[in-house]
Amino acid sequence: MKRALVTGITGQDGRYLSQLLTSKGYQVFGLIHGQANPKARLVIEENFGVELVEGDLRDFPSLIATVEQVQPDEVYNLGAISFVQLSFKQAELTAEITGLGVLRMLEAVRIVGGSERNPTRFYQASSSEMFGKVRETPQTERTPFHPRSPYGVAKVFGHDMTVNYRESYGLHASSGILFNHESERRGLEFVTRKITNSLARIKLGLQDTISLGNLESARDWGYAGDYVEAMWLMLQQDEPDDYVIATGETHTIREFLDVAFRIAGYDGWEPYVTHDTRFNRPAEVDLLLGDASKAREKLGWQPKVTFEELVRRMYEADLKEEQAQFDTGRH
Ligand code: F7E
Repeated sequence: MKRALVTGITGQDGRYLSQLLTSKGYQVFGLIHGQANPKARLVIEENFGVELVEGDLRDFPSLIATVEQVQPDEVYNLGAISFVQLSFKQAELTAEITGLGVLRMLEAVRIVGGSERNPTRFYQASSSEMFGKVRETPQTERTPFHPRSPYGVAKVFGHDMTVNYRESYGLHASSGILFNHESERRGLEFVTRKITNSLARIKLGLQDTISLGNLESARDWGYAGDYVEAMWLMLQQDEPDDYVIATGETHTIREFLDVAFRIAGYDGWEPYVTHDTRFNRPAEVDLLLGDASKAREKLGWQPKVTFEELVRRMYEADLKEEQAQFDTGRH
């Protein structure tokens, strides 16, 4: 039985990845930080066969102890402060966890990770936010980075460290440059889920409007369930490498609103959307569009869920959930 250690197990991707790895017969261990972490309960309730291990990406000795205890074949480093807007307010903490956390995890894997014959493989969750003020469109593995937020800067550090550990120590360390990926498990702070959840509440008469920031930015949005497969595929290759994971389609927030409101049976969204400058960012990433040709050719990976299906899926899940809460009288 293969053993996998996943940091960021309570996040959207951690949950999909645990499900995928368990279905493939892995024993999955999830790193959980903090005392009485409320999200830990969620992972246990979902019961993807995950065993929780206490540790923190800020605490190097705990990572050494975790790798020693778990003896993983594969480490998936998904743990991070991942909300770009928050990273502007807590830049140092973001650098600490999203940036330095990668170095600590790499070092723990280098020092105690597996035997010479079976060394631990490492996956780093890199991000399209590293491209930021993009130098070319579409973006590929060769596009230079120009991050626009403390989050993006920290991810560049983690990415470069992963490449450096691969080149310096021969670690089987791969980095997935994942473009935005969403699902019904996405946090409510991200724009897609904020829209589908608010829309469901508007539909049920529980809310009047949605307050949003910049509607002009464009993102290459895929489905998280498809993207975790790419992570796994990267670690099954003989050679470690970096891969862009994207759909090759980009849409503005306006277009997301168009599709979501149409699916919900509205003629237009304008009467329901207000602008709030608090959701604007000090520096914005205007347009992301990924070229995942390398992943398609080398990993045989391609996205399955289309943009329209993604929006529908998220809206319908939110409608069901909000309706169920409404019916049980919690509103
Ligand atoms: O923003 C605009 C906002 O927060 C998308 C993370 O997973 O993907 C994600 O980062 C766009 C931005 O995601 C609101 O200004 C407008 O242009 O959903 P988001 P993100 O910043 O693209 C990358 C790949 C990651 O790696 C990150 O971890 O939407 N926007 N109005 C808004 N965004 C939010 N959150 N809320 C608004 O009200």
